[in-house]
Amino acid sequence: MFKKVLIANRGEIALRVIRACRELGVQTVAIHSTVDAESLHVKFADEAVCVGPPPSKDSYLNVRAIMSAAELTGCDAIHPGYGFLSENPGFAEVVEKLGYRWIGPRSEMLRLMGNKVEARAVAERAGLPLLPGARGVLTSAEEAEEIARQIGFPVILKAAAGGGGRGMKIVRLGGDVRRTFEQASNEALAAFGDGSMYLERYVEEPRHIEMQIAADEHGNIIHLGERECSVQRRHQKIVEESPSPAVTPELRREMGEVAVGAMRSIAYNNVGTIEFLMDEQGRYYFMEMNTRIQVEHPVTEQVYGLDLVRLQLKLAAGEKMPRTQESVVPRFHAIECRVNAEDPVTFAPSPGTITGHHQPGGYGVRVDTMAYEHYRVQPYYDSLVAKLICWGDSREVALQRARRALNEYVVEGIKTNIPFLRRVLASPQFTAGKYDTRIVEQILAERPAEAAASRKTSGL
Ligand code: MV4
Repeated sequence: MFKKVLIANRGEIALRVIRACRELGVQTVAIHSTVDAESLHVKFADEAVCVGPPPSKDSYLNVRAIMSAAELTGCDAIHPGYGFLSENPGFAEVVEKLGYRWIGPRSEMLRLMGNKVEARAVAERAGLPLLPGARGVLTSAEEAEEIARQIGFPVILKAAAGGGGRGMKIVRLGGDVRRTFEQASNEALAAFGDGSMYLERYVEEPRHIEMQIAADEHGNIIHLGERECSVQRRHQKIVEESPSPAVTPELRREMGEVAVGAMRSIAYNNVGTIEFLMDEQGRYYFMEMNTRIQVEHPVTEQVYGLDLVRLQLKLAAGEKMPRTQESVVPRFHAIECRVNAEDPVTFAPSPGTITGHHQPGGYGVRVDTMAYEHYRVQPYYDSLVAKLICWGDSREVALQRARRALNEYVVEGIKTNIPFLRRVLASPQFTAGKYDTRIVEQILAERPAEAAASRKTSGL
């Protein structure tokens, strides 16, 4: 096992990693920007190094400063968390080349999956089901149009350098594929410095379902079932659950086998997530692969009784997979609510000082957060302040518990999306488990006045 790990992140995930390290007897080094000097991740780590001013590009994305901190403190490994540099192949390569262990997949995996055209080709060779579409990068507007005609409308144009919903355009029957291609390609070039595009059939009303994978460096690979992540707004997940109400044990076994087989064929290592789109018929298609620990990993942990960050550390240290596929069985149902510092009606960020704080607790409740009374939510970073994870023997119990826990939550001084989370969990769609990626729009369209009313009564 490692002696000392540098955590190249902040907030709840930095705490999450520090706690896993502490349990393993691993020393920790936090990095922080000037405004994060009083943060819990700084207090909880054995050592802390200030790596720059508040803007991320000068601190949490500052590779030179981070590597200096690692050298200065004598670390032997780096955990990147999620976001920031976690899927940056250049950073992972620097870490590897300078002789540190990267707590995640090899940099070559990050490079492979970071390019969405490359990832699609890899997925196809690895036997993952794909939507009909272009085989590689589109070379012209004419080619885009020809392929669209072949596969039929609607189609979606996606940027090779995009991902997570960035750089996508839908073209419906009668739409102008050529013009949309030119526009999308120019936008991708401006946004990512790479105008490469691909195209595939567009799935209406899909579910977002992702499989959790874990692989050691000795050829052992397991899956930890799926997470249902269809409750999203502008590609930001809001509520996640495991198992998915749309996945039967048989489908889980099949998707799991397909995913594990694919990871074996590319010699994947450490933890990862394969994202699928699922259509109304229950057919599933590869969408993207994430080569990091994810925000929503706790639902999988609570369902399978396995600490994924502890596992990441062990796998990166070269240890053998501690569990067999047969020994990992879904024992519970878990739901995660992301608590964001934002206006529950407009979703505008709401930074500021938390003046009052009470987090829920009790049976079957977990809160992963960096927040406390007097904590100042910074405007420079992501608005996530807490993850509320509730579980139970069944979906019904987990849902009752999540509603109960949300009602216990008090965050004063800033606005949070807690009132909106209550609406999601009270909606007939979520209650029935019958929802897709349109659920947030549907809820916002249904009773827009109620949000304003709840804002008044809650004092927000
Ligand atoms: C799609 C799609 C429909 N058909 N691809 C959005 C995030 C990015 N990973 C890909 N995304 C989508 N790709 C095809 N062929 C619909 C989406 C999509 C979506 C996917 C998952 C969750 C929420 C979404 C919201 C809008 C669009």
